[in-house]
Order: sequence, then structure tokens, then C-alpha cells
Amino acid sequence: MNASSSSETTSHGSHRDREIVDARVIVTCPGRNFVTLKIETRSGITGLGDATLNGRELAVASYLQDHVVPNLIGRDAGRIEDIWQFLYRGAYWRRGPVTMTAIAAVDVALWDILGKLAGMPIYQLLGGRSREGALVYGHANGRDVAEASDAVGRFIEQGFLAVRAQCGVPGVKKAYGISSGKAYEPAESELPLETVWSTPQYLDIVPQLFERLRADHGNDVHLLHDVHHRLTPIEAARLARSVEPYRLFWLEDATPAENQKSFELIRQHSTTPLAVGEVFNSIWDCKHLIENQLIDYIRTTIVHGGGITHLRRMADFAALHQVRTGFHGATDLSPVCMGAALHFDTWVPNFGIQEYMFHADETNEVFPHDYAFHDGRLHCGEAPGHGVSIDEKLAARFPYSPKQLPVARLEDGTMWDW
Ligand code: EZ4
Ligand code: CO
Repeated sequence: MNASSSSETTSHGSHRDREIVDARVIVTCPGRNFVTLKIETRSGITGLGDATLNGRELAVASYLQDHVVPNLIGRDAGRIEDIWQFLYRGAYWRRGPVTMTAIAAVDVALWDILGKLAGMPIYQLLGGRSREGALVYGHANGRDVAEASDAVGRFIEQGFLAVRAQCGVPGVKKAYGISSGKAYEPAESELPLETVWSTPQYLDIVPQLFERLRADHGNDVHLLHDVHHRLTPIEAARLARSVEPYRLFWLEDATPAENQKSFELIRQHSTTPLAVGEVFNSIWDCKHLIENQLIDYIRTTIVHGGGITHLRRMADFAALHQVRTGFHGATDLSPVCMGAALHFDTWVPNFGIQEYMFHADETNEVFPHDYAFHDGRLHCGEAPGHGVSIDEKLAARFPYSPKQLPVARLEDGTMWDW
């Protein structure tokens, strides 16, 4: 028994017109791997959802193909909340990145369909525009402090108002976030690249980097930094305190947050704003952090956090505690996720900032979209839905290519956080 058996009719067609008749998983590698879910209704309206989980793509593809799609056929595409609850509660096994990414793909595809049915962009369905554009930050990096400072300068020249800065660490061969010329892409080998990590060198170089950036570029530009989980809580507290004079917009993932209480230690020692959550997948992962005001920005974005339906709950909860959004936006999140995220950013009252890395040209060709960058902000389009489509013929020319993220070890071989 499902919703499509109702005979109720609306001005946008009957529930029968909205019946889901097809759902397909599309795996493609235009520059990097992406998993996309395409849902189609009886009246021929289609919606797209991103389902990409970097380095574990096929697990989500199978979760969708083998376990979710059979449950979608015959359902009313307009019942977004009920389908979300069905997939979350109904699976019995809750949460986790694979499950929540799969649910997000369905949810975003259904919001896309709803927008097309209503003839409205998603931001309008959510409650309308709260701002003219989403402040974004770009990714500057360099092998040393001087190179990183030059890279920040180039972002400022391009109109960026906020820039994340990472630099090489003396003695560390392949530090996180550092490219050698071409665009930064960490998932570059079939099996993980093994890198070596040195915390003492890192703790020394980062304050030097930001001292130089303020000297070279002044105080107007927003500066951000990503620790990428590699410090212990007391080391993170030391770093947060040592960069205080340079007024960071945020310090990201200063220590792993499985134990949310560990952020209390950082807070006791520093007023540097903290961001966390790109690896979270539900409101429960950030509940303690938010209600105890241990962070300032929540990073979880649409694709890994159960879609628009769940992110809206997280953002509302965060707003009660003056925590703002700062969505993850690396290249492993497809333009479909970025499109949906920008509609959310345009609406959400407690918006902070949006991460923005440039996708490869092939990626942009496979996923045509109507969002655009100008004056330091990304602007979502006015097309109904999220405004991102897929060229399936072109996508088929880029077959899946297995790639995993690197791992890190301490100098003595101990496994560490990459
Ligand atoms: O390493 O998305 O803030 N951005 C990041 C990213 C993550 C990748 C992992 O797939 O930390 O660059
Ligand atoms: Co990050």
C-alpha cells in the first residue's frame, strides 16, 4: 500500500502524475568520480540528487540501486518528508555516511521535482531569499609560506572576499591541502597514498603563515584554515590561541569530533572561531557541540547529511545557539550538491559562508548548472528546482575509475588522521 493509490487531485496534477516510475544510479568520472540519482515521475518530470562519497562511491551506488530504488517505485514524489522518514526509520539501521548520503540523494531529487512541479527554485520553496548571494571562500595553497601568500593574492584579485590558506610543512612530503601546480585533488591513486605527518613542525609553521598573510594582504580579507583532524585537543587549543592575533574567520576540524566534548578544551583557551562537521552525517553528531556552543560554524552539507530535509533541522537547531552554516564544498561534492546547497544558503537565516573549489571543466560539462560566481559570492539561479542537470551521453564517456583518499602515519609508522 503506498501513497499513489490516492485519487486526490491538485492544480499541479494528480498523485498518479507524481508517481515515481523510475530511479537510476549514474556513476561517472569526468575529472573525478561522481554518483548521481535520477528519479522520474509518471508525467515525465525528473529530479537529480548527488550521492558521492569520496573513495567509497560504489557502496552508496549499491545501497541505492539494490536497497532504495525498489522502495521508491510507485511512491508519490510529493511526499518528501514521509519518504525521508521511511528510508531513515524504516531501514532500522540508522545514520552513517553511506546511509545518509543515499537518503540525501533521494531527498534532493524529490525537492528538485517539487520545484519543477511548482515552477519555483528550491530557495523559494524553503521560504524565500534571505540574501543576495552566498559568501564563498576559495582554496589557496603553496609549498611554503611565500607561495601560499602569492596564492591568496591571486584569489583576492579574482574577487574573493574569503580565502582558506594552507602551506607545506617542513619535513612533511605530501601535506594535506598542498598541490604542486595543477588543481588540488587528494584522491589520486587506486589504493591510498601513504603520507608521513609531523605535528611539532605544523604547530610552528601555521602562525608564521597567518602572520605573513596579514602583513601582505591586510585585515579586510577573511582568512580560514583547515587542520583536517590532525591535532589532539590540547594541541588544537595551542594552535587556536597562537593564531588569535591574525583574526581567522575560522579554524576547521581542529581535532576529531567523535568525542564532541573534546572541543571544550579548545574553547577554554581561545576565542578563534571554530568550524567542524564535514564528516558528520546527522544532527546527533553535532548535538553536544551545538547546544554547548563549542563551535561557531557547522560544516555538514546536503549530500552527506541526509539532504535538505535533515539539514533544515540541523540549521534550525544551530540557529537557537547562534551557530551558523559553513557548508563543505570540495570538488568531490558534485555540482548537483552545490546547486542544492546554494539554494539552501540563499534561504537559511543563520548562513555563515560556503566553501567553493573549482570543478574541472569536464565536470562542469557533464553537470550543466545555472549558479554563477561574482563579487565574492555564488548566486543560485532562478530555474525551477536546484538548477543542475546531467548530460548522460557525455557522462557515459567517463567510466568509473577507482580512487581512494591518502592516509597519514606519524614518523614512527603509527596510523594517524589524514
Ligand atoms: O579533504 O572533501 O574542507 N575541505 C576538506 C576537503 C576534504 C575532501 C575529502 O573528500 O577538508 O578537501
Ligand atoms: Co575540511
